[in-house]
Amino acid sequence: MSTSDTILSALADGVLTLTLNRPDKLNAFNEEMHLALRAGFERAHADGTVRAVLLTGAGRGFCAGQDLGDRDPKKGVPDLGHTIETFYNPLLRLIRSLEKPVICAVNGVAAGAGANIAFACDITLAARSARFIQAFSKIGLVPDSGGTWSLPHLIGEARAKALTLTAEPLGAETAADWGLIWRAVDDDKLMEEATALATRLAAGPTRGLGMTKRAIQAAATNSLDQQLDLERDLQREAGRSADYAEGVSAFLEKRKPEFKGK
Ligand code: LHQ
Repeated sequence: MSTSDTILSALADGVLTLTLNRPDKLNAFNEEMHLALRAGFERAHADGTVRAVLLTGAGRGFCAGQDLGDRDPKKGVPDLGHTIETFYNPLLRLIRSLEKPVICAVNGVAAGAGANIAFACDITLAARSARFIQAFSKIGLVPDSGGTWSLPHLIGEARAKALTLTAEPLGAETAADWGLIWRAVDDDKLMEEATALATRLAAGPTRGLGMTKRAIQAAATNSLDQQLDLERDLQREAGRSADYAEGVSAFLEKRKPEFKGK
């Protein structure tokens, strides 16, 4: 586990809150923050007491993507493919493969990789004043962090192309109307709402929630027949879980279920 202060990490009520913490740089990624965030998600994979993750940013921004201060072109021609393979792709894979809910609270501007990481999370809320910018085209790059996959899937090719080619900022309410994120909320209510949601999910049948996440994601590439087979297999597994037995017992006994994520 990393001890870097570029990521603040706190576990409460089964929710691991990971806060991007380079506010002077609008939480742009340097290597240290990448490794610390990765360590946070690796912990979420390995630690059974973590039943949901809440990702947010410190200060007035969520994340301004890659720290461009580390990228002075005078230092030579870079291999950005190496950067993507070493840092961004492992992070995206950790978020998507985590069989626990990942909630994202976008507290301010989300640019470049910062926007696409927010779109990769399972449920993304944003402060009404937040904006999303596909900043890549402003500096001659292509979208990364899964943006060329998530944007057309979530909002269709026409909007995905316009956002990425123009780099025009998109407000949180429009992002919610378009289905890019779950909900825009008042700025001063963002953390309250996001924490309440994460806490509620963490107290839920998180094995079943994790399998639900897997099934929804698989639909992007599966045929209906493959998806029906997957639902059968996952339902078989869910039906054997302690949480299913508890959920049905609680229903029959007219009491609140106590799920353990098992
Ligand atoms: C920053 C940054 C930043 C450093 C704000 N870096 N300092 C992958 C592989 C490898 C290489 C390249 O990239 C990638 C993936 C990517 O993410 S590419 C996209 C990189 N990000 C951007 O191009 C966004 C750059 N930032 C901006 O356009 C603006 O800062 C936004 C629109 C995000 C916010 O604008 P403002 O609200 O007006 O804030 P600001 O520009 O005044 O920024 C505040 C401070 O944060 C400022 O520092 P200063 O010392 O002057 O107060 C900025 O220099 C710093 N900052 N983004 N990415």
